Amino acid sequence: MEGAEIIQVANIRDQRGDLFVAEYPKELPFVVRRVYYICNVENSKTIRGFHAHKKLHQVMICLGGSCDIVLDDGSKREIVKLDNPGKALYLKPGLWREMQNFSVNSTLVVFASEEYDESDYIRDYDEFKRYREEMR
Ligand code: T46
Repeated sequence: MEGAEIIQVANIRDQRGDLFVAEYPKELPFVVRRVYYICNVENSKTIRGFHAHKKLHQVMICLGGSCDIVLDDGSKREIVKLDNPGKALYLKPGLWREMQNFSVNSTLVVFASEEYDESDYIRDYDEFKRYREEMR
């Protein structure tokens, strides 16, 4: 889907284990200003997200376990499974996202291009649809 990209995180593996590295500008397409992570999702039916961003760029990695990211560009939907620490999902602004199907003990880490700003969120789906229409 336009606006979403899978990025392969560099892996340096030796007998001591795996070391993954994402560096700007090679694997990380922006300079990171904020990191947050979602963990302890106790109910497998939990769905988070239900919003889009106007300006924010983000890269998501499921460091342990797995979860599904539902993406919506206003006309179609796509599901991306994040299930290994080498697989990162880069989301440009303007995509509706829902995070679901969190496995037990999963940790979703998110690298963001901007500080937290509630005014960057579109949390109403009808408003998102209108926003996408205006973008065309
Ligand atoms: C996103 C998906 C993948 C803050 O105060 N600072 C922060 O940096 C963040 C991310 C959230 N918050 C507050 C805002 C809410 O009162 O934490 C509360 C929970 O946030 P929210 O309901 O937006 O959480 P999710 O999991 O639905 O969405 C989050 C991010 O907010 C969002 O940017 O793309 O993860």
